[in-house]
Amino acid sequence: MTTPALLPLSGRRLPPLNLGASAFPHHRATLRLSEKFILLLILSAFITLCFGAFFFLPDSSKHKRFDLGLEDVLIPHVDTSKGGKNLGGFLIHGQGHDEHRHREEEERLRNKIRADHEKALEEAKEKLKKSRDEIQAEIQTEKNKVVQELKKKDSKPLPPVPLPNLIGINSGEPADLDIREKRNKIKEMMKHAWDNYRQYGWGHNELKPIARKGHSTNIFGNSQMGATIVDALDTLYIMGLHDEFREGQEWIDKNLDFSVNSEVSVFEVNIRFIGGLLAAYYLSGQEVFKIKAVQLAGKLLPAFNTPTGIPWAMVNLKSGVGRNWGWASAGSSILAEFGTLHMEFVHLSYLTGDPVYYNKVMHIRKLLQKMDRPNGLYPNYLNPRTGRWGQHHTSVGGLGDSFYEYLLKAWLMSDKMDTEARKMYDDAIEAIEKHLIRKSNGGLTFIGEWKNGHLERKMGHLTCFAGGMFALGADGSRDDKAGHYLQLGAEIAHTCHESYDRTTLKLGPEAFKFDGGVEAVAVRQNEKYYILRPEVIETYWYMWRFTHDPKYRLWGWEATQAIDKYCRVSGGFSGVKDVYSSSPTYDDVQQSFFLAETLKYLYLLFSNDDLLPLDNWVFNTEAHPLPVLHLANTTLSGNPAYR
Ligand code: DMJ
Repeated sequence: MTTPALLPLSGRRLPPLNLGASAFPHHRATLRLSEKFILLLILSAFITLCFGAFFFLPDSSKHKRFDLGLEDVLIPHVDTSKGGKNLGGFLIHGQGHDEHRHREEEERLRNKIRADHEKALEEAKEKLKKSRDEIQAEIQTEKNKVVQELKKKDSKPLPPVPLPNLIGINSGEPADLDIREKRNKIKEMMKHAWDNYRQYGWGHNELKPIARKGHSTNIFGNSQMGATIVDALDTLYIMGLHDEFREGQEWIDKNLDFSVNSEVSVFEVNIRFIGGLLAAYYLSGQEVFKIKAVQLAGKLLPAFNTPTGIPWAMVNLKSGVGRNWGWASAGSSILAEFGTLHMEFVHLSYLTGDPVYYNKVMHIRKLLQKMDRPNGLYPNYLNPRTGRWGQHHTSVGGLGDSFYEYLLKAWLMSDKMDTEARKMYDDAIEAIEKHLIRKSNGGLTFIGEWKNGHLERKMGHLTCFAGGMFALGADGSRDDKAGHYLQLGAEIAHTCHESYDRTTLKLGPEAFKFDGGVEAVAVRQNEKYYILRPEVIETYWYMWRFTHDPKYRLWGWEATQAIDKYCRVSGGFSGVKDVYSSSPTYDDVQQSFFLAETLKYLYLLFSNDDLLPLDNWVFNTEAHPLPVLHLANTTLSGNPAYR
């Protein structure tokens, strides 16, 4: 019979830990190593506890008897010169002989036993502090390790991987002098951001450009993983900043270590680190990036050990214990997080020949396909224990955005073979257009948020990426509506440009409304900030590639100038707290995505199209380019489109 231990990828739950006489009635003979280990640990703690307890008993007559008796029992000894009689390494003592020395020996032994006992108690207490979920996750992680080890032993050499066609890794230098100068200015901004991070934040995740020191947030856990280095690598490479690229490579080679007791966001680590490392590998051919990406991916796998196989939002890289964000509806995982793994995971399977990554993301897809969708919309929250939706909120901005993006990009990345993904994208976009996309009184097309049967007429800066997505998905759309989707992309680009243009700083707010006479303007104070986000510029770039309408370069240049004027400080670039204020205050964070995305999209906007052409490269949601894979002849099982 196949036990759950042999099904680590199925997401099945282990039986609850029960140490009573009737525990595991049919499975005693099939107990796995890790379970035996835990039982043994608890048993030995118990025995040590009983044994050690004697030494903590009050000074009773029983205790005294035992104490006295010790004088005549066997005490380990090797020296026979003092009149004792050696019996196989032990010495029998008569009363009055070397009494002092015996007492010392006895005391030493007793202290040792006490120390061992206390240590065992501490260990047992530590174990007991852990929740059942944590213990189960530890067991599952151990089991996975054993299975992986066994697999390694069994596995035959991997078949050689046909290398993807790496077209368009060139300078993309524009002939036009004015465009070249603008591009050079963007490169100079990248250098300013990098040099300051290099000087003041090196090895930290991000930079505080005003305090001039390292910065981090909980998405990266509590260790210095050099997020900015990994995120910036491919931008450095594309811009021809090769010395800086080599510095980054050296740091990664020597310092980037994933065996740290740190709880990180699975989604963020995937899009920034795995995406960044894979892109750096494909662009430069340096093996170290591939190796690090695969090592890190292995550390994320325990996050999938949930009853449904929908991963936790966070995972501890060392223990493999996962959990969800406290703020998420009813303990749910987030659609945009567990739905934004596909591109990187398919590449990992492709590069390693190990289907484990591919199977994880296909399992998520299959599960989503089976679920009912209210009005055809995907809610943002899904509970990984029950497999049920949380609150019925749908968004093309935060919490939902890149799930839709990755459906489209899964299709593009598969050389348009993954038609299942394309169908899911088309269905989702049709429902979004029907329920979420509206025109304001002033004629601006916007994408609202669906909350429990009600449309909130508010759009986030994050949602602005959708203009580019619609344009990218136009070709190949259902019923040949390419023109319609390109037009929709252009309308979203226009609305998002308006959200910039209606501010004092000409930088876009975090969220803007279309309600009560307000059009594309932030109303609440806590939505007026700009944190160097890329989405609006990302859409300008896609629209430029598909239309070559000069207004997109014009808008991109406006944004470049505004960033340089209002976000640049001597120690790097900072977000600003209020884009409607003429004297803005800084948030003092140089986000890693500023180097990964914002500056890269700007640079590409002023480069020739033959630099990373969109027929051959698909950009992940952190703007890391991954090549299109021609998978028709390879064996990633599970999806008919790949056979
Ligand atoms: C980036 O990390 C990614 O683009 C992600 O998909 C959403 N937002 C940030 C930048 O705004």
